[in-house]
Amino acid sequence: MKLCTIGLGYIGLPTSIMFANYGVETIGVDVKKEAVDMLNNGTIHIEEPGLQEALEEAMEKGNFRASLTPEQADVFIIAVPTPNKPDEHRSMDITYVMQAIDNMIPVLEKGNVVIVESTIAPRTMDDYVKPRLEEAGFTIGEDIYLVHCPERVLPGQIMHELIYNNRIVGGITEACTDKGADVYSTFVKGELIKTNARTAEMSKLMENTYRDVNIALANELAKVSNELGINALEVIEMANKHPRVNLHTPGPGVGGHCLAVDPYFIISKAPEASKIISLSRDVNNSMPEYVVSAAESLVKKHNGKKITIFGLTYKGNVDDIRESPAMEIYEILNKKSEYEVVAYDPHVSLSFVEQDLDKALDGSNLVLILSDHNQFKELTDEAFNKMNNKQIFDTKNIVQKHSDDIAYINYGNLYE
Ligand code: SAJ
Repeated sequence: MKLCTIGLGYIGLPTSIMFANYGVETIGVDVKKEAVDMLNNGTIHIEEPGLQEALEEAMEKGNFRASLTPEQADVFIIAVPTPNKPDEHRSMDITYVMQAIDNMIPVLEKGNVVIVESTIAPRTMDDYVKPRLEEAGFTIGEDIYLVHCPERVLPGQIMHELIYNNRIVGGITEACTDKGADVYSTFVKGELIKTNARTAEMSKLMENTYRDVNIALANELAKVSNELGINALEVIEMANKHPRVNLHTPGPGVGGHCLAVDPYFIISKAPEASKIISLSRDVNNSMPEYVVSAAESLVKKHNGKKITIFGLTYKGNVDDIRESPAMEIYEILNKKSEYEVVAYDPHVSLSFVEQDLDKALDGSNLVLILSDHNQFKELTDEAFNKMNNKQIFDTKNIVQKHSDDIAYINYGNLYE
């Protein structure tokens, strides 16, 4: 089997290398020349545990090479970005997917399998990808086999999850589904769940939407409890003792390139029917402003000025700041001239980020925890000695114990 992957990002690259290490001759295609050159020289251009070693193994076996242009293969996997458009409902931008299809068509041959892994809006395969391939003269399910197989891996654990997660394989016809499942059986040890393309599209989107809606519920609970003088975190703990309840955790908002993006693909296709999904997005998007106003009250209580932000990434122990609510909070506070805002994040090396913890805390009136990095969980009370007012507002509820001279605020006692 020969594979050509189009898109060498967080999904395309690990997937390509995985196939290569399972004996498949693999060509990885990307438009970024710098990335292609780096990979051909044996160095990965993204961060992911275990990926560098896996690339070296694939190169040694002579099974992987990167290129700027697609070439003839038995299987094509498309793993390109699908961002939101700046329109009213933030619909899916299909441009990169269609460009990948158009670049592939000249080298496509009868018998080939074409797989789209990118997260796509419902009906994209039926309404856009299939017609484009038919226009090029192919009969789907006879000449070529067209499949949507959404990626479901968690950044930081991609190399493990690629093998052990269950995969949804959604073909345009049954023959397409069967061919797609054969491809992944090369290395997938999880279940290969066969369905049609539309169901696969919607299932992937609903996985992330389910999480987004539940987090919105938790964030709403935090706001309501704060208004009524109730400890929201204790409520969650109590309610979750019920065997059929699983309340999620409130935070500073929802970020990353999945939960903050995917629900809009559903909303924009059926805006009247997706009220809960839409409202949940609004609730989660309102959290940065909510955190800012709570932080301002805490600083003003002491006529303070300096706010130290702990964490800019969208979640803990990653370096990804895409759609990060922490970045939004930093930007809102930083624009206000009455505060001196310092960001501290051991995972982010942007120029404005303070790398020295003592400097970040020196004279500070408030520590605002926005990402749950392990480093923050391990801090002892002494670390905060240089602060002017020892106050911590922990939106991620990760600092467990502190002595009485540190005011510790989270969603459980914000109202006090
Ligand atoms: N968050 C909360 N409260 C919670 C849980 C999460 O505020 O109770 C926030 C996080 O801080 C973060 C955001 O939600 O800002 C998203 O984080 P996450 O860990 O839930 O998910 P992602 O975006 O890193 O990865 C998700 C995963 N999907 C699911 O778990 C259903 C992953 O499996 C998908 O492959 C990935 O999206 C994707 O690419 O779609």
